[in-house]
Amino acid sequence: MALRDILHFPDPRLRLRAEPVSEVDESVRSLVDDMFETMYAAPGIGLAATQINVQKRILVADVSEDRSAPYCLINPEILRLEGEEEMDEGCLSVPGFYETVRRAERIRVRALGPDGNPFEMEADGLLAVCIQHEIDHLDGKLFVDYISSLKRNRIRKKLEKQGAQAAPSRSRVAAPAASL
Ligand code: QAP
Ligand code: CO
Repeated sequence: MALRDILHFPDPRLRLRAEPVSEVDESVRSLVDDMFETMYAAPGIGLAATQINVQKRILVADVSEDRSAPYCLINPEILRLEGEEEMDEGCLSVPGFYETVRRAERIRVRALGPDGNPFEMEADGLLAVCIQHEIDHLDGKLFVDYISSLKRNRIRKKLEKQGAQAAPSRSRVAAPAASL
């Protein structure tokens, strides 16, 4: 098990379309373990492989309070969307920002489980929203795509500023010490 780094908006790798998993083998199960570990550590309620820079159609979710309802969906397909609902959404790839998004209220999904066996499930409320949000990631889509470009650009600029500070700060501190 290992914690993986999470990509942050506007990283262009979040725009890649994930490829279907052709075989659910040990390497896929190991990836799924890492995804659960990374999601729970964040902490978050959902994570798509795209967010950890793996272009495979895999998502994990657990919207319970006590981490008692883990879901792993491989090659998820939405079979039915019903109703409408507005919910405040966040995203581990857009840290610190929350916006209201309208999505279907209930869904029926088909997927493969981590055992490789196909299953179908229905979801409503937060789980339904979370699964739709994570499937969007697998298609290179983010919740900020549903808000105004004004708001999205504001979020982009703030996160770009944070990213520009966070990454090079170590080398900025380390470089003078090394050159002494
Ligand atoms: C997707 O998102 C979701 O900004 C999962 O600073 C979220 O787990 C679907 C998180 C809400 C439906 C409703 C976000 C953690 C976690 C942050 C997450 C943050 C720390 C987001
Ligand atoms: Co997200």
